[in-house]
Amino acid sequence: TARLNGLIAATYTPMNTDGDLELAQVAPLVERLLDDGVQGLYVCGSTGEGMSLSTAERKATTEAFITANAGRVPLIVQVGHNSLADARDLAQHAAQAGADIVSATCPSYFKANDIPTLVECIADIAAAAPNTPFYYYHIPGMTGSTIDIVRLLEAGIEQVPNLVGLKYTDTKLFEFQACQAVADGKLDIVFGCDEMLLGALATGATAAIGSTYNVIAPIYLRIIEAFVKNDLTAAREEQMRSIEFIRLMNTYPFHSGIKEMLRLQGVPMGRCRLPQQQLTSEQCSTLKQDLQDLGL
Ligand code: NAY
Repeated sequence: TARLNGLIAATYTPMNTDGDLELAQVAPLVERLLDDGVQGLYVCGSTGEGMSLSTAERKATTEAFITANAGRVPLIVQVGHNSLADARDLAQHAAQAGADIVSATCPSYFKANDIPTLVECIADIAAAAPNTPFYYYHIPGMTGSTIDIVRLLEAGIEQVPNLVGLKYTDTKLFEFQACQAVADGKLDIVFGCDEMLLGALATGATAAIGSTYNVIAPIYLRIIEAFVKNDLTAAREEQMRSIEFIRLMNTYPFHSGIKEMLRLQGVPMGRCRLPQQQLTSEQCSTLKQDLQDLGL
């Protein structure tokens, strides 16, 4: 089974000022992330605006990241779609293009309201790339799914042969821990809430996927390092820096703000697509100042 380790960046998808793909910027982003100590790439997830891209754009983005990464770190492609036919097409494409792992959300417009139906959806997507490890992407805040994730895992382990992991993007640490217990080493359970990484480490997390690992990975590496040395005071201090940063970014259109921060750091990512708002020029200048005030 696949096992992810350390920080996995949920990558931004570079666009120009019109919101069209600017895939030449993928390589510099990947270099920057690997230099920062990121140990994996999660492509076309929430952060990468996967749901705001066409299927053709998702394939092109996937190929650009696979080429830029050139096999250096595990690369996961998120293929969730309201059309399961498109999800299957994307899964098959990702596997053929050389992705290490396929991952998908559930369909979220019409909901899978019971566990057997959701398992059927997951099995359908995972079977499109039967030899590629599959991680289910649990992000109830976005999908609106109310299915009990712990019970879903129990059923999924039985019924989906290539289900080997879960991306747990919620804030319930007790539930995250219960997922690990149910997985019992058979599934890799990865945490997705950056501002709670320290708590997740305490429950046994060994990998985390998130948006802010694109810009402040060194802070999180220090959290992990301090945790391993049992220096919880230092670990808490570093986590608090991440919390302050995320609280600040939440006063802006969040992902557009991080794209602007990447631009300030020399890796321009352009704008986000609607319905995510772009920053006004006024917001661009206050963000620059706010980041300086945080020492970033
Ligand atoms: C993805 O697919 O882009 C992710 O991994 C998203 C993870 C993010 N969670 C949500 C709800 O979007 O990184 C987190 C999040 O942006 C961070 O914790 C700040 O709140």
